[in-house]
Amino acid sequence: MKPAFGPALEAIKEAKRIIIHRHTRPDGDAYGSQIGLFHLIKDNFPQKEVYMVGDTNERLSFMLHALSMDDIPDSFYTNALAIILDTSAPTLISDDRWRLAGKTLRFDHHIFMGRIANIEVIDQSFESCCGIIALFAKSCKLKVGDGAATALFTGIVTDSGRFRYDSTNSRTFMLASFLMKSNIDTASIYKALYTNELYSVKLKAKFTLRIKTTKHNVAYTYTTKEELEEDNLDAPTAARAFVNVMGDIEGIEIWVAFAEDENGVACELRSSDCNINPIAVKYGGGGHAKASGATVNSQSLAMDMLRELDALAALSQNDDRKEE
Ligand SMILES: [Mn+2]
Repeated sequence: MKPAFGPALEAIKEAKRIIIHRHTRPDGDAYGSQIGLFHLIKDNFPQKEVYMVGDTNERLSFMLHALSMDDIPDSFYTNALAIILDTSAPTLISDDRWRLAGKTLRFDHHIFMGRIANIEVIDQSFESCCGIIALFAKSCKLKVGDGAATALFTGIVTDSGRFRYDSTNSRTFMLASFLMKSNIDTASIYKALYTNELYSVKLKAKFTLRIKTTKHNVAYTYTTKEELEEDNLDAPTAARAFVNVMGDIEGIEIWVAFAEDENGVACELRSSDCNINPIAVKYGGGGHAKASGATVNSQSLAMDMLRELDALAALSQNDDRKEE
């Protein structure tokens, strides 16, 4: 099933000025869809004014190549089209001024949490928002230049866990193949994404030694404010960077990284099988069925969440037993 791209293309064609937003703390898919769509619009509608706004991510700055986030005045939003990418909730959109725009359009692949934009293209069956943008380009027969292809391919790679997560399907490869008709330097993308600095390898090792398990085999780590300060990390970065260390452990089907700083406790929840999203939503977060995040105010709330995850693990183990 194809999402309805017609109204989205119409809105882009109608707009003179377009401002592209995505979620805060951009990951590869947020940056990739933003940069990819920027190039797509520029390459196909060169007369349009297009801007990208939002916070930056040093680790992924290679994705920007010669581009940067734009510093624009509020007045630019009058009669402009604001496009919101890869974001499920208004509070997560980087740069709140999208609200000032004359018209809004959103492309997203997260679990739907409520309407945000005038025109919504939402399909949670996609591994990435970049995949939706790639299909948008293909379906609308837009010209895809090397810049757009490279950015969109990078986002598909990062949000699919290098084509490994089970959201990866034949459409994912079809779109990757479509993008690869352009000139994409995959070796340099993979090098930029997966080369680690020695200090971060050592940091991961330190973190790995802190892994604990609950009664029903939920793996977790709780990194305190003091421990983070020692390593000069903020909580969301640490939780996101380290949660994957607990994937691929035999017998562990749910894992969660907690990291605490002055803004609260960042929680990154993952699962190989059951849906952990409702627990993340209950604690004010969101995301996907098997990968979600939230920030809670205290360690005791984080431990409440851990108990709920443990209960979920117990339930799923019972279900497995019944099936056997
Ligand atoms: Mn995404």
